[in-house]
Amino acid sequence: MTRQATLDRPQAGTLGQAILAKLTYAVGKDATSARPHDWYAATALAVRDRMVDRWMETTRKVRGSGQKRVYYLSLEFLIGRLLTDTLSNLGLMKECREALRGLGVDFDEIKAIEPDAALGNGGLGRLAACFMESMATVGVAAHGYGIRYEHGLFRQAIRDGWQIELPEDWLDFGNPWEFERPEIAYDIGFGGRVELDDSGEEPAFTWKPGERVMALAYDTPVAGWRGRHVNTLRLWSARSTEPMRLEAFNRGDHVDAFAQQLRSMSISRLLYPDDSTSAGQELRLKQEYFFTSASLQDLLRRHIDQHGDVRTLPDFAAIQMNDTHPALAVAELVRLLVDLHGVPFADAVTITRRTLSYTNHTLLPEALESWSVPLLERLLPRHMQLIYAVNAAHLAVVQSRPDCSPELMRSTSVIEEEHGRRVRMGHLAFVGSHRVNGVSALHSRLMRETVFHDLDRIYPGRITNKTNGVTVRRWLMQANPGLSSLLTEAIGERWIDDASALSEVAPFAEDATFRDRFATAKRNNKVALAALVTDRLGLRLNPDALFDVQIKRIHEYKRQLLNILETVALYDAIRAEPTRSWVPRVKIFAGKAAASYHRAKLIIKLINDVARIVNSDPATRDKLRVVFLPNYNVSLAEVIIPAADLSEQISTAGMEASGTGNMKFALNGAVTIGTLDGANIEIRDLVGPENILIFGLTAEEVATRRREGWNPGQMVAATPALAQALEAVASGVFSPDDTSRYRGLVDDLRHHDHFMVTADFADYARAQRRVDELFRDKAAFVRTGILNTANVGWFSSDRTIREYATDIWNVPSHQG
Ligand code: 26Q
Repeated sequence: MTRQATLDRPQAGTLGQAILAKLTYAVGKDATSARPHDWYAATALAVRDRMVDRWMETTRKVRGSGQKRVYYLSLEFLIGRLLTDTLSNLGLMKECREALRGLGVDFDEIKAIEPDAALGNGGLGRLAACFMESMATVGVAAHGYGIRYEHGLFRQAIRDGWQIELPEDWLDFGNPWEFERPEIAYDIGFGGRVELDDSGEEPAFTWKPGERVMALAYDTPVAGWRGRHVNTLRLWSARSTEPMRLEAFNRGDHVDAFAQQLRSMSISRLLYPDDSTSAGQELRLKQEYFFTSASLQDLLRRHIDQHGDVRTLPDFAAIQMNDTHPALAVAELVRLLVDLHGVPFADAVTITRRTLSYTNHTLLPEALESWSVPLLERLLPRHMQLIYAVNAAHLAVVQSRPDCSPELMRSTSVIEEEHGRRVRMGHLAFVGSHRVNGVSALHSRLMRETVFHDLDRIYPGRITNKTNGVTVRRWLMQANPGLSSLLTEAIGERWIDDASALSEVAPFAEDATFRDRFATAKRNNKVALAALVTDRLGLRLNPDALFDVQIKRIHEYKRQLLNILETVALYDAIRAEPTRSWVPRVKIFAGKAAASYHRAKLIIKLINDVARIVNSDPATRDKLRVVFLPNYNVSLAEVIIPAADLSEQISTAGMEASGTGNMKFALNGAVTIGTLDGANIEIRDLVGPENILIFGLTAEEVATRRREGWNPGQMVAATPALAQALEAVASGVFSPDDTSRYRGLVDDLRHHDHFMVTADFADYARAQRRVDELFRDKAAFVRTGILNTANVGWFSSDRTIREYATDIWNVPSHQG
């Protein structure tokens, strides 16, 4: 091979040669001085090279065919690590492992060095990451757009049982997966004023922003299964448009000289650590506009380059808004069309609506975004005008209806007039979209019945359901190699890109040999998790105990409290009857609390307080252990989920939009204990009521009680085990150092209990005893696990993406 050919196609040599070349020429080390991180960087760079040709090929193909593209706008992408994901999708896993071994390097050590890309809080951000992988797998021509936060979600440490937040510096050692694109930069304006020029035929408005920030692109290639199709995740970083002020610098005023730089860069500095509360801070609004505007400018430029005419945008672009965080896209797209491209307002609104669609992820009132009109007027004066205009056009539709009433106008208006004037971002996204989707069947129904009830009447058929899914490549194939090879041995490897094929595993539930091997795979995963727990917490676990897991953000509606109170009741029961044959249990918790959410942080402290007392009590030593694993993230989930016997999905019915952890556990053969909430309902429908433990009030029953009033005190009085557990917590049994620590928390449960912990406690405890009985019958428990894996292939995000492609985006997708 000629030297030139080798340079053009670095993958022509072996992966081992490529890694060594990267180590030398990109990292600047030789094999004798390289540290593990250097090897990681060299490996990632060599693997990235293998993606580039296919990436360019995808880009050329998509452009050449002139096909419609999908743009996924999301303020969060919770990606985790990329090395294993990429290697596995490119089919290079084995080769890489062996190449490194040949170089005297242990692959498992190297892969653990990669920091998680934690550019998201939880479910919504992880969904965006699963969707990116699935869009590449099913061949949807897609770009993800988001922000390249310098600091992703904070690192959680536990000191003395309390959560403390530490900064997360995932970029400190560079990011080998991204390509900086200094030539791709857009001006983003803020503030200033709007000028009117009515000298022409039509009045023309010009926005003169008072401040400008530059958005710089960083691209990460995302390969689908078998690497056939490689899409782009484009993340924006904020820079100053102003040069450093030399005269201030020369004066010695160095802070002042760089003040503008610092101010601009702060926009992409950090991810807001709240999920499900909308804090309403100005910098957050700036982030939302910054990435929305940059993304729209970028995709409009691409469209015009390729197709010439902005008016054909809906034929060649589908833009998905991941929640309302990018909902300013409605106003921004209208603005770009009207003010910059001279499209008449009414046409601009039509183009916008045909292009945009919106996914709602929550109905919790405190999470529904709204921005005050004065803030929007100050920061985005032209957008505020256009929001009024869009709203006026929408209200004209309402007014033309025979059933129009002031109440209907009020409830469907984009502007809320009650608590000071505010823009309801959900309403704005709704009126600016041709499709609005919920993320589970129940959630979509509740959208129609509650928050969007009246808008649904005015725009019937706009709301549609798209039940969430997860990528089986990351969450089964990579996270659980033991189970994966067993499945492949049984049914072949078609399930990897056609997860519905997992149903072929169902008959094996009756095969004792298969059951043994399934149980062995699970046990190996439990041994691995136990080792991690010993390593991090110095606690030894019995891998034959039932591993009972609740891992997710800490939130009152997710009801970690219900779980820990039942744990306390179990602890009491074991101590009361120590000689009974108890099913040994390990209660595993993990999750972060928003830094300002005091009640959630107190719940973490309670779990840790209970853990300390329980784990040091010889009376329950081999029967009950309580574990809180710090710093829950994607990588930790990849270890915990395959090791779970029981999956806790116990939110107050009607409050968890979908859940996606629930799907990952079931896929890995865990049994679910859960309420009839979110996608749990669809899991039950698929696995059958005999293979899931459902308990508690339904969403309707919760709503009725809320409406009609109920008495938590009565529930407590009627449930002695609960009364006793509450008394223990309230009196300081678990907090001898501060006996009043949980007084307020318990009082709240006894008197208000908004999340109906006391109402569901008895039924939950009963369901837990049914779990014990099931677990005692080893064959029955394993059979249930197998049937879970076999029946939940439908929750593959490939299926979800195909539904979006057909019903919302109108783009083709292919099988596998
Ligand atoms: C909004 C404004 C200001 C600051 C923060 C926020 C904010 C940020 C994140 C509000 C909400 C979120 C995240 C919501 C979320 O993760 N929702 C989850 O979405 C999953 C995917 O659809 C569902 O499975 C979960 O049920 C839902 O809780």
